Amino acid sequence: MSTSLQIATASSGQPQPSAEEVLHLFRHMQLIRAFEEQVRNLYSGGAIPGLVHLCAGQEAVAVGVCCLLRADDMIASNHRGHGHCLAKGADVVRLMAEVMGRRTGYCLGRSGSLHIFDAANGNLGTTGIVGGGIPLAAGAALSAKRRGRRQVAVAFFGDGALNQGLLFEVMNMAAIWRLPVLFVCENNGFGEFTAIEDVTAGPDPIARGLAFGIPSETVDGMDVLAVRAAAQRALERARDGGGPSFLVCNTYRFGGHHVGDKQDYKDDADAKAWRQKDPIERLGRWLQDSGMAAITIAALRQDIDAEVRAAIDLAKAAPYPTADDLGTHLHA
Ligand SMILES: Cc1ncc(C[n+]2csc(CCOP(=O)(O)OP(=O)(O)O)c2C)c(N)n1
Repeated sequence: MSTSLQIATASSGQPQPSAEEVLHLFRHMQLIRAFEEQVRNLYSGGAIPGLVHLCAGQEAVAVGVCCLLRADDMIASNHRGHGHCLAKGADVVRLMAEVMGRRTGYCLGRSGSLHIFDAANGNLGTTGIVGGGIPLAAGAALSAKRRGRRQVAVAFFGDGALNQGLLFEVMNMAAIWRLPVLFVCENNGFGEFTAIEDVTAGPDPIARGLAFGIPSETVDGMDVLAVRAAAQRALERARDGGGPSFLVCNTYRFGGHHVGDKQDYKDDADAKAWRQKDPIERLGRWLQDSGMAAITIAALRQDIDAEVRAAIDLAKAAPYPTADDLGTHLHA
């Protein structure tokens, strides 16, 4: 299996991430994976209500983009948003508490994973509405542009949103007004249980951005360094007043649409081939080839697992919201 991630071959002229930054990328992807593995266990054991949508396999997109964002930059996420939240700096303890419906969570435990809002970290929220975060990011980009502090906003969405009229309206406005917004499509090949080719017309998803004159790129979404490099180009352009960009990151969700989905619509050979591209294993091999001892990587993983388990213990000890909390954060 090749470990030739883009850092080894990049010739873009952009500064390459330092060893410390690469380790940061690995740590964050591993944190997302560990967090969601525990969420899967908790859900299967009945400790989490509703549906949960995991992003295992897609971590490189969230981390490759968010590692370049400032605290005051903004993101808008979707229903598969734990990774976006953690990559943008969410506190593991508060995020786990929210997913487990506890009062110590980001939204007092009233939202679960579908409507997490984390203003302090510039996270405008996860949402159950397909494409719903796209106009929020553009609005944030408009306000950022007016403030003139070189802030940017990022909209993360799945390939299902490629066919939402909302995307085209927002892309048009963002291009006309040269808004500092980055549209990031996590193309995992499926919308719920339907393959992208059965519902999505056109030769290539990036054509949707190109139609509006928006610089658009297709990226290997299983290669965190490739995502980072493409995001860097786009974010620098946005901060310099060059307007929006569109990245289509080709990736794969290792699990189902939600936990419990039987996934009988997936092709086994295809799923296996994507597993071979696991972004975390790939970067782990790259780190080892670069001289990091396997034992150091294993220790890092253990520390992360312990951090997530501690967050679960704290959430379990925390109270559920009460009826008195119903009006909190409601404004009329
Ligand atoms: C506006 C809207 N239409 C339909 C749905 C039902 N729905 C929920 S998730 C989903 C598929 C989304 O697929 P995609 O955007 O590719 O994201 P992925 O789940 O693959 O990450 C659909 C159709 C919805 N929640 N909102």
